[in-house]
Amino acid sequence: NKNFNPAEIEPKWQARWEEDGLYHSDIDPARPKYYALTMLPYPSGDLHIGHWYAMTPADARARYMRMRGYNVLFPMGFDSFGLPAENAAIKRNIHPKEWTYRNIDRMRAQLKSMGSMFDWRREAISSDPEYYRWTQWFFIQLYKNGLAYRKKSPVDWCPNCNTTLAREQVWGEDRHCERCNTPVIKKNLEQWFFKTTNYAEELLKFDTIDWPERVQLLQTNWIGRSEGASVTFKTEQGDDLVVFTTRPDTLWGATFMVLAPEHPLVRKLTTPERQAEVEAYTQAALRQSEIQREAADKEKTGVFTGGYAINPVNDERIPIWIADYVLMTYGTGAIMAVPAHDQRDFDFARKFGIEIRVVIQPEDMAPLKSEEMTEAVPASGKMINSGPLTGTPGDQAFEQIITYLEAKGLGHREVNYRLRDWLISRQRYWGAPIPMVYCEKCGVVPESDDHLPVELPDDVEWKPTGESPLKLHPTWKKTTCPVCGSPAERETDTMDTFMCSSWYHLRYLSPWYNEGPFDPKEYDYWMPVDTYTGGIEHANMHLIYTRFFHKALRDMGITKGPEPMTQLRNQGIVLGEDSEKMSKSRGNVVAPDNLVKKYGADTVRAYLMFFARWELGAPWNSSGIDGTSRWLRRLWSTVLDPAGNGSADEETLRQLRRKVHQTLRSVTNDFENFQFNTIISALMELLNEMVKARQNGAWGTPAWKEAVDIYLRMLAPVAPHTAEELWMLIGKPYSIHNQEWPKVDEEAAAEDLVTLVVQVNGKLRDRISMPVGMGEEEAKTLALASENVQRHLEGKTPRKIIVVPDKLINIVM
Ligand code: ANZ
Ligand code: ZN
Repeated sequence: NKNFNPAEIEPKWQARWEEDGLYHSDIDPARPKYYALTMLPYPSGDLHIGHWYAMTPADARARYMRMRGYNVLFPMGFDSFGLPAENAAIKRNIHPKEWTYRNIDRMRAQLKSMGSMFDWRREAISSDPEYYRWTQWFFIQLYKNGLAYRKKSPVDWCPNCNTTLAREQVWGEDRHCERCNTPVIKKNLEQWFFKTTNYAEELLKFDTIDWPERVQLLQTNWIGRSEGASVTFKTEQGDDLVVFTTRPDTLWGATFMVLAPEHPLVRKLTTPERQAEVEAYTQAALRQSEIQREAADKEKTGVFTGGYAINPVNDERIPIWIADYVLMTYGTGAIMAVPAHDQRDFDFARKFGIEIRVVIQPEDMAPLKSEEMTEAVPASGKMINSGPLTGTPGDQAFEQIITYLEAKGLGHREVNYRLRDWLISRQRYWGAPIPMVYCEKCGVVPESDDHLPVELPDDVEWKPTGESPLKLHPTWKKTTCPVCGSPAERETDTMDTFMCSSWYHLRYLSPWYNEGPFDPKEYDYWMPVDTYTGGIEHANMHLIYTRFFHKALRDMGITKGPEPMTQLRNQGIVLGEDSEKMSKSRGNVVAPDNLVKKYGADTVRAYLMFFARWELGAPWNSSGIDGTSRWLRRLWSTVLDPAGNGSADEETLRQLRRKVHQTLRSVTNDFENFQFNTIISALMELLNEMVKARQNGAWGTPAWKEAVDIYLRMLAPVAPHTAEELWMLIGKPYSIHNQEWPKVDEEAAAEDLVTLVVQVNGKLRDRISMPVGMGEEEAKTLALASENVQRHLEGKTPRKIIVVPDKLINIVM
């Protein structure tokens, strides 16, 4: 027989499958659909082992679903706008477009070498004008529906990348840029935002989707819902000073107020003699990060403005301070400070000698005395020193004070979210231009649909100036107003690339379609995505944005249903062999291309499924892959090399069938549950049994043929080329990938049962039936669980348990 030669068979089958359009997925109302989506790569250069680790098990599962009779859509594309292309342009003097599309060609070829079932007719590339035409169209829909707005706001700015960054692109204590590690600074710019906050409440609901608990928790915390009240204080100058508080029940204990240094009322409130100090403090605060400012253990600092406010519930005059621990970006940027019951306020009051007044007495604590307190008491409790509400018990305080405030017109119930609106603007070239036009007469107007896409010019200059290259282009921004036709200017910012990836799953449905972002017929058949797989690092970014996007479009009648992706599963990370993150600088990068060359794609696929629990990931272990390679070679010869004369006895064949169907049961189960590593180990184990059966003369018998048939079908999703080749070589019709997933023969899979005698101190106490060959420990457990045995044990621990396998268990007291 011929040798197992992946280098020969893999390209051969890939070409054949492509030629035959084997994996084309088309609408077929007769079959149930299954949309399997895996996160699309950024075309950074080479496909790395992490891509393979994410994608090949996803591919195997999509193939499995296909064999289960589903019409499976498994598309692929490229998230191809973004910073690295532009940085390459500056560094290497190559146009971002050229760099990007060169990488795409390279990575597409690498993706094809996986032997995955991607339907390449449905490829979508977000930097194609036919794609970003619709990204722009979506922007305009959001704008027309009041979900896109422009606002001058301080933004995080990376002085090295020369661009604004979203909150989630800023990392660490020192607040560095996600991409280049440079500490970010603040800059005030006119920016476009999407009102993600409109959907905060709905985004907290996960009841219609099967997403990992961890992702739900991350998103819930990110959205950060707080229930409380908004209360309006008045400054002595007569301005409203609104605060958000989660503890309106402590209102009588407010002994000062604190504004964020950036708060708009600070200037007006500050008395002339305090001005210099306030100004200096504000400047210092602006240089700090929110994380630094929020740190609980930080020494409290602040400055008195000289101004006062009136507490609306008791008309008390209280001083107004500024302090960096109050953030302008949360609530209203102003707080009522209640030192007795809030630790930060307590620290602040102690440091600056401000009164601490107890207004809550927790029911289970000795009466609180402010002079003796060493820390704030945040627990809820009976309201005291609280005017008409004094005496209100803790469990009613919150509701009662809100009723009181609302009745008096002093405040109302309010829910606050940590979630911010989505900052869309990027001062960069390589992105979808924001399709808005500034007209002197008409103001800000969207470009008309028939002028989309607003295309990027090719001739731009690369100057790292901090301005968008589009702004510096001599003619590009000059246009005419789509409303009145007078000369006008284009917006020169481009969109955050998360905008492109918020809807790529829709473009896959019909990338050829040009009457809309997607063909509604395709949408109605394929959506929602049934299984989405990808990294958990996207939990607070992409995975929130795409849900927001879907919901916003749903409310415009463009999409349907509550959620875009029904099921989500996250893979872990492949670390370097040294357990460190793989990176070029550490020199620990594993290159899949080399592995494919050495072992073949099927071995790499199988090994990646085998070497770690998929959702956990693990450090790469290069010694293990040889074992996987040996397994496939052994399978090859076991299937193909004739042996014996079919003289196996009945018991051998029965055991073979049992093992085959038991394996099928567990492999089926594991595919359902994304447990890829045990699929491979079960297949390895079954092969061992087959080798034994073959030695005992099973080769060529009907049971043997069945074993091979089922084995190859189970192998097909994992090692598609090897399975296809063997399938052909044993004379079966092309293609194995059009075969059905086999069904478990429960009778064949069932274990033989034996009846075991159970004795206590040598006396028969029970008979229990259990599978032949059951392990000693399991047998003991079953015996001890017997009611009659328990009765005779009288609650005592046995001294010894003697097991005669498949016959008898004697429990000695
Ligand atoms: C008075 C009070 C008394 C408060 C008390 C707490 C305990 P979460 O749970 O995060 O929503 N706060 C409000 N806006 C703030 C801002 N911009 N910067 C810093 N702190 C701010 O926290 C809400 C609480 O954090 C609010 O309730 C407010 O302090 C403070 F015994 O008001 B509280
Ligand atoms: Zn106009």
